[in-house]
Amino acid sequence: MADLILNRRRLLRLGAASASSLLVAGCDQFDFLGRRNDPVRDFLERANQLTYAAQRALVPHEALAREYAESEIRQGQRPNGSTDPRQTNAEYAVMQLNGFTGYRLKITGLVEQQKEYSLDELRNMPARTQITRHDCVEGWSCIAKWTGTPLSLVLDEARPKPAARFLVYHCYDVMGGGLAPPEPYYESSDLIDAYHPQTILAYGLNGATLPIQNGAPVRVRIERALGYKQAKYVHTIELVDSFARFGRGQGGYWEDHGYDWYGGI
Ligand SMILES: Nc1nc2c(c(=O)[nH]1)N[C@H]1C(S)=C(S)[C@@H](COP(=O)(O)O)O[C@H]1N2
Ligand SMILES: [Mo]
Repeated sequence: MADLILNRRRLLRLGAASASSLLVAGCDQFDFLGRRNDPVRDFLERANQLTYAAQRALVPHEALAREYAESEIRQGQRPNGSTDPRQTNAEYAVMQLNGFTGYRLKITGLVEQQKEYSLDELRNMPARTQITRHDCVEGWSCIAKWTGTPLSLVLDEARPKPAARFLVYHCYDVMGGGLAPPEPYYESSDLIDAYHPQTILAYGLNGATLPIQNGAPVRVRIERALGYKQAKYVHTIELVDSFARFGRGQGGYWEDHGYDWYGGI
């Protein structure tokens, strides 16, 4: 098993390395990752499916990510990617000015009961706190303490329909800029990761309110996955049978740009 996981890590690195060297070669070539039926893209996609199947077969569904001691928190959580949606989203800016009192997390799509939660409602539900390590594909890690509502509790209230296979996490921020058209950040997971005991809707970081730079008011923690799966600034969780209709169809902003969908570690 260690071997297989090592191999998938190598594959992932290979995927990331080829994506970034192509990026240097020119955006025209990077773009092929958004196209279907490209041989390189197909190869990466097959590798992704293989590693997803292998990990789902080999790693027990409830296996916990390692948790750490307070003494192992050495620094604040390093902000990465979007760090301030106020720059691009007026609705977010106004909400933040009002202390996020107007925030509502919406649970939509293939559920028996659509739900909306204010920040206070989420905070009043049973909470889970965990100290875990965040691994970014850019090559850095941070140990931090996250507090939030287990996603399973929210899902129990919304009751996913039998057809639901994935959760799509919609975020307030947009990526791109410069010549690239803006694309909303989004992510997705399967139901196994959504119901995992360490998957939380985090509103607290290292004993304080989650700061804007790390995803306020609510960000997802899926502890067995890489950094880009940890969606910040989440406003809607949509249950779907397929994520093909979102973005470029690969299940997330970074997946649309060539990263592995499962992103397991
Ligand atoms: N909405 C949103 N979520 C996001 C990102 C982002 O840019 N926007 N960046 C991702 C990446 S690549 C990483 S490593 C982590 C960074 O989280 P942090 O800023 O709390 O360290 O958030 C992930 N989730
Ligand atoms: Mo990342």
